[in-house]
This record gives sequence, C-alpha cells and structure tokens, in this order.
Amino acid sequence: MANSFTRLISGRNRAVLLAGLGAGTMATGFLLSESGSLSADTKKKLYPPSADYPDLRKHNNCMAAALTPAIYAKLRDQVTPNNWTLDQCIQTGVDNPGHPFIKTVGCVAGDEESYEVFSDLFTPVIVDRHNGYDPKIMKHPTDLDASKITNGVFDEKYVLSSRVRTGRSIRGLSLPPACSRAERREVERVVVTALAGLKDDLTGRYYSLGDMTEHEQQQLIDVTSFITRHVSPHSCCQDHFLFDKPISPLLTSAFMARDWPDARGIWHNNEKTFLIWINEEDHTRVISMEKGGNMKRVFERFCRGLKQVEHLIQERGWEFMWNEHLGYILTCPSNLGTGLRAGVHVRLPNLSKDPRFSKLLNNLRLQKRGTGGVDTAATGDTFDISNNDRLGKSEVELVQLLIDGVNYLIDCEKKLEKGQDIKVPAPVLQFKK
Ligand SMILES: *[C@@H]1O[C@H](CO)[C@@H](O)[C@H](O)[C@H]1NC(C)=O
Ligand SMILES: CC(=O)N[C@H]1CO[C@H](CO)[C@@H](O)[C@@H]1O
Repeated sequence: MANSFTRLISGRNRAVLLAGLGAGTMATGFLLSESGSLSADTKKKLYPPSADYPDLRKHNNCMAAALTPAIYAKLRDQVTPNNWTLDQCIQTGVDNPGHPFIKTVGCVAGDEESYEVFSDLFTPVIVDRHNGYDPKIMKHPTDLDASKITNGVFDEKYVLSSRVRTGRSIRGLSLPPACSRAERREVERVVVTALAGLKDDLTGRYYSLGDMTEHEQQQLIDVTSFITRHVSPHSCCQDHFLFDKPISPLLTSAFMARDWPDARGIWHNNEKTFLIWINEEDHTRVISMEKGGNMKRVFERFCRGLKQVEHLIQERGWEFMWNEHLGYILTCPSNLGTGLRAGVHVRLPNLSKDPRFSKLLNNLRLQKRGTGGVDTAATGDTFDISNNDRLGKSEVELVQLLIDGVNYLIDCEKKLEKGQDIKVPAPVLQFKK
C-alpha cells in the first residue's frame, strides 16, 4: 500500500505521508486528501501532454512564443532534482497573457537546474529576451573591476541620484518560486550570518520583515523610497515595495508571495548606501546607491560589497549560482548574466519633449521609466534611465555604457537649452564580434 502511494508523490509530500503512515494505516486517506500535488501528479499521467497543453492563443510573452506542443510533450513529465516541473515554470505566463505592445517573459526558474532540464524552452526564451544571445554557444563575461570605469561622475545639475542593483542566488537552495519554508529560512540564515562579517563603511544590520516595529518600518520606508521602485512592464521581474505582500499577478502566479513575510527582510549598512533584500523575487537583491551623480563611487562600492559578501558565504561553505553561459542565475530569465541594472534619476525637460528621445535611448541601449511610478513616465521631467541589457556584456561594460549614454543625453539637453540641434547616435552593438 505504502509503496504504490510513495512512488506517485513528490518529495516533500512523501516525507509527510511516510510520517503519517507510521502513525497507523487510517492516516493514509487523510494525508492523501491533504496532499494537493499528489492528486495533481496522479491525474496528469492519465492524460497525454496534448490534452494538457495550455491555451496560449491570446498571449504575448517570450514563453508563449517559444513553447510548442512538441517541446511541451517532451518536457511535461520531466522534473528537476527538486521535483520542479515545466508547468510550474510557465504558470505565470499562462495566467498573464501580457499586453499586445509589451512582451513579458512568461516563465521563471524554480531552481538552478530548471535552466538545464527545461532548456528546450528556456534557450529560445533567452535568445528572444536577450536580443540573440545564444546560451548554447556564447559565453558570458563577468568583470567587477570598478577601476576601469571612466567619466563616472555626472553633472549634478541633471543627475539627482545613482544606483546599481543585481541579484545573487545561493547554490543548492530552490529559488523563491519553488523553495520550501525551510529553504527560504536557510537562505535568510546563510546570508544574514555572512553579512554580519562586513566591515568598515559596509557595517550594518538586518531588519526582518516579520519582526519589525512600526518605527523601524517607517525609517526603512524613508530609506527605500529613495530607491524608488516601480513596475517594469517588460518582465516578471519588477521592483516593488518591500513592505507589502506582492500582489502583482505576475509574482503570485509564480508562487513568490507564499508565506509572506516569513524569512523576508532587508539589510543595510549604517550609511544606507549598500542594501540587500532577502527572499523577495530572488534569494538576494544587492543595491548600491547614493544621492547625486557619482556613479563611479556607487559602482566601486557595489563591486567591493558583492565580492566581500561572496567571500563571506564561501567561508561558510556556500556559493552563488553561476555558470559560464548564463552568468549569475536568477529567478527570471530576463535577469540572467549580470542581473545588473545601473540607473540614474536624471532631469531632461527639453530632451524628453523631443520626438527623437525614444530613438536616442534605443540606440544607446538605455531604458527609461518614470521616477514616481509608471504613470509619470509620460509627463514628468525626471526619468529613471538604466541599461537595457543584462547578458553577454560584463558589469563594467554595462555600467560604462550607461555612463556614456547618460553623458550623451545630458549633452543633448544642454544643446537644446541653447537652441542647438542634436544628433541621434549610431546604434551601440549588442555583442562584441
Ligand atoms: C522528488 O521526487 C522523487 C519521487 O517521488 C523522490 O524520490 C525524491 O526524494 C524527490 N526529491 C526531492 C528533493 O524532493
Ligand atoms: C528649447 C527649450 O525647450 N527650452 C526649454 C528647456 O527647458 C527649460 C526648463 O524646463 C525651459 O525653460 C526652456 O524653455
């Protein structure tokens, strides 16, 4: 009796069931009805993949563009070592068709191995999302040497604040869509223990979301409101408010809001210029930021902090998820590679009214968002300008690209102020030949 059941069920439920069986056979029926995934797995096998294929006819996302009945048939019954499935990867993209003009990503990884086991789906998604970067043949460069940056201090008449963020995942633990409560708490423990070893200007402390007092919350809102977070419509990865349980269907359909706020929190240094969010959309999100235009200093602190954090977790026997084709492994395929978004808040009242603004940003491989939320993008004078790419270029290259691009935008703004004409530059190449 026990054998025929246990063969059908996944690891986590299996442990519960076996424990239950020890308590007596009467427990079996009870545990079966409690175990959602047991019935789901059992039922699924009764139907062929063609009968399970999702209806994607109205969808505009990379997953829907890449998935075919043949890929689905091949992958539906595969699992990663953590028993994560293709259907769990794509649920967010099935439930959220996207917008006719805004192509979302439409899938997430549950663990590092998802990218390998389901590569027939993830590879075309990555090629599509990362402008032709083919992870089967191309190699991703990593470079965290901030001394290579040139012209990294902006004119503060225009640039109000500077930020660099990325994510890092702890190898061996499931990613936020798939992690158990125990794994999530282990991520928090590993990272918070390591962060306690940061020294000098990086010394700081951790605030657990569940344990925070209202006073601490308000203080942190003051800190984080400066990061200004908004919804990026382009991916499942959004910068959102820390203190609220995520309500975006892109995230909830990716199972990322479970157990909120258990094992979530934010760490920051005493100067509030180096921050790490734990167990939000990624195991960690690492942010270096300050007011003003000194992007070089922000990037220098970012690189130094990241290297120290990596060293500290390695001392305790852990490491970041990384490989030479995908770079740093994160939950959303759109963040693979560097995971890096370097951005400034910059005032461009004249240029932003010029019809060439979008083309200019496009050719410089920059992206714009409003600074007070998505709605302000069309009307405000101040924009959050950041690098568009994540994969195939190194951290140094992407930050330099942002710096050169923003300096170019500021030059254009100055020219327009004087009534002079501006030029749209030639498109920046995506990958090195
Ligand atoms: C995955 O499922 C298999 C088969 O039910 C089970 O033997 C294994 O322990 C599970 N692995 C994990 C990590 O839960
Ligand atoms: C040419 C032009 O549009 N100039 C404007 C640039 O922005 C400043 C500040 O908003 C305006 O005062 C100018 O009229």
